[in-house]
Amino acid sequence: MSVALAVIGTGVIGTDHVRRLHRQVPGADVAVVTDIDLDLARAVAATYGVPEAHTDGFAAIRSAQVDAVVVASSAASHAELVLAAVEAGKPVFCEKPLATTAEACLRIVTAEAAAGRRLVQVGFMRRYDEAYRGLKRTLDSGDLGAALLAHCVHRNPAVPGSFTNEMMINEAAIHEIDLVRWLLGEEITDVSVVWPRRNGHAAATLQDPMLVWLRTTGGVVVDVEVNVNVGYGYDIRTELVGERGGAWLSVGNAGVSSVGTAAWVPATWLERFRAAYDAELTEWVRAVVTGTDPQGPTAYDGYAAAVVADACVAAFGRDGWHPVPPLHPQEGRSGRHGRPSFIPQGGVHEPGPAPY
Ligand code: ISE
Repeated sequence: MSVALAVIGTGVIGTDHVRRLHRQVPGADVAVVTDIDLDLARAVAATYGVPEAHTDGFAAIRSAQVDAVVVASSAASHAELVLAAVEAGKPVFCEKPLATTAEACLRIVTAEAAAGRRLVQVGFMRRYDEAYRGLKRTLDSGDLGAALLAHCVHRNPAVPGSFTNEMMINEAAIHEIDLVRWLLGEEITDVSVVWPRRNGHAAATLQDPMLVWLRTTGGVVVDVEVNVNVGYGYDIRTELVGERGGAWLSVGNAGVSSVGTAAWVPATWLERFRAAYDAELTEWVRAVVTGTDPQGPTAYDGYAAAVVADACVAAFGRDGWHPVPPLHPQEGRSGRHGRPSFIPQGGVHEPGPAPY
């Protein structure tokens, strides 16, 4: 059995997804690709034998020929496209971020709840990465004791001139924000954003690098270096520090190691996370084909990450810790503090001292 897919957006990740869906994901049949750049959509369609290419993502979502949707267009366009898919009752895989604001993510969560079944999966592909899974297994085994803190590095070789300060959070640090929730099983309660000396190679309007600090319900503190014009490669690191030792991804991220070895750094994120992207889309297509719920990151995960991201953006230029507004409770679950109902912003966290 196979499923007819629309892929919306044929930029770097959209094209890569069309390639993997076409070449290696069992049951995937890309029926249509769309992009605001028609020539690009046509070129991708010609390369991968996709019968249709056009510019209207919404028409593709509504098409009777399409069973499910992959949204890989610009982040600003995600919310309306995902909502259209949910309204059409079609499963939708959306690249991160789910939307660029928590408010838009919550609209998606609400629409999915009204539809009465899981329709949305968010492309937080690090959860499918073997090295990160190893890190989680190590923590969950109890060998490290309780997690105390973590150090993360998120370095890109370069970003387009159009990359903004908000994108440093919404499109880069959003991975670590999700990672912290998934790895530790705790919500993030406070954030702090520190702006060091700017990289002279970054666009004049970009504050690059940034240091993002996250503190969780359990008091774990995580620092994230977001640094997107390093030139030498795509360098992703995470070191988790527990009561009895640490575990980290080695440079090049071949696996979890207690001895970091500086051997190899991938050139791009496509290269670094290729196997993770393969695994997440293979699992998602299998769920669509079999009519079962997707098992990957949920709309709620996308929403929870966006609440933290919004708090980081709001913290730009303001020293110290800033509380993250309380999450709207997940359907069927209590809020992150174990409180049963929505807690108004403001009275939940006591801001602690500045982290630097
Ligand atoms: C890119 O869009 C991604 O999705 C990568 O996973 C991320 O690490 C990178 O910083 C982004 O630019």
